[in-house]
Amino acid sequence: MVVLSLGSNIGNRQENLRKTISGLNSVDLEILKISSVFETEPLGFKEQDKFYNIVLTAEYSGTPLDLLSEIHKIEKDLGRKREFKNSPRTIDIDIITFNDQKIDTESLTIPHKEYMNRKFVLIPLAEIEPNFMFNGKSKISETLKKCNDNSEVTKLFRLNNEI
Ligand code: PH2
Ligand code: MG
Ligand code: MG
Repeated sequence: MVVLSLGSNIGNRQENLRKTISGLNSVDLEILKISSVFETEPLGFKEQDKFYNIVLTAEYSGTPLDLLSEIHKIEKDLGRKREFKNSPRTIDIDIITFNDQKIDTESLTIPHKEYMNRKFVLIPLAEIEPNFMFNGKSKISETLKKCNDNSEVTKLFRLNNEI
């Protein structure tokens, strides 16, 4: 199982999430579950608009680098520009975990380095996979308890008919 985190804070955030899901559906990725949409305060670079964040789970038969290149295409199609680290974005798609694989290269680190410090990832993931274990040992509820992120994460609504 693959866990992806999606975030948007430019333009029509709901529409950006919807278009991204449809882009992911059209590559060789079988989406299993999609969380509610959460509105979240920006972490890192603070002087930017709030995000809409979701987490989804999927099965993927290719390699992590195959998936990364599909993700970059979808981000580009949605008009993503990389201006500076943590700059506002129409869509950011991050691979959080990939079948318990561990990868540490310049272009890709799995599991994602920051997931344990980000409530905008942990809360939506706990909603759809309450029994999720990181690396087969660390339960999502425990990871959430230990998380120092105090930013606001507000559940808004579910996207309909996306899978
Ligand atoms: N993504 C970041 C940095 N900060 N903050 C929120 N709330 N949501 C994000 O998706 C996000 C962020 C880097 O990718
Ligand atoms: Mg990111
Ligand atoms: Mg990213």
